[in-house]
Amino acid sequence: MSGGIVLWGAISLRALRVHWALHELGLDYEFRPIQSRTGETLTDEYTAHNPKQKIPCLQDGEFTLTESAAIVNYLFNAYGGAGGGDQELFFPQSPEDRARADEWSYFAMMELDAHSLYLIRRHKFLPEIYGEAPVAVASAAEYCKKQIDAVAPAVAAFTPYIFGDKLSAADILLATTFNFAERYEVELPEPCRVYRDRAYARPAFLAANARNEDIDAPKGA
Ligand SMILES: N[C@@H](CCC(=O)N[C@@H](CS)C(=O)NCC(=O)O)C(=O)O
Repeated sequence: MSGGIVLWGAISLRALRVHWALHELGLDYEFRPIQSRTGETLTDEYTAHNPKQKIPCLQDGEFTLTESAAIVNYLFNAYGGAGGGDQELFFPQSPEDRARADEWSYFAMMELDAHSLYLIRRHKFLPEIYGEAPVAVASAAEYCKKQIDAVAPAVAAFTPYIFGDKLSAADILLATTFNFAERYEVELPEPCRVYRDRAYARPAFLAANARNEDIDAPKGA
């Protein structure tokens, strides 16, 4: 392919992050609704794009990128901000704002998503693939709850997003990861629930969520 944006990945929290960024930025894209664990990520064609055989994967012309956080940040950096940006979105510019965005993004992706939630997902909800590990699951859930509780006062001070009334890429990562936690039975403190609910009520989120779930969309060439 030589032009345009293509997003591979449906019915996936991590693909949803990318759908959401694309909708917030008002970008048109081709959607390849492949799902994990259906065999669709194992084809030669897809493996050539993402040897990790996971979703999501983004193609932008000749540029191919995996990792949901990297893709969301790439889209915001490539298509927002530079020209003044969308009034509804925030693009960190100062070293302090960029560092703050990194702090929330790494927290969401590392402390919550990778360290605890994906462990719960694999060993509690997909035991037939990854095996049962009840002690590790209980410990991960406790760890996740402790981390979320620790940031709840800071989330309560958001106005209402990390950088005020405009949504940033870091908000997309944080809100989706809070939702991931709740889905895997980690109770959200009130401020985190309110923050997630507000972000999830945005028209761009609702449109992105519908597209992420549209598995009947053509799978493309
Ligand atoms: N760190 C990656 C994780 C990607 C990932 O694990 N995706 C899941 C779907 S949400 C997947 O493709 N799982 C299939 C598998 O593990 O085989 C990201 O954030 O993009």
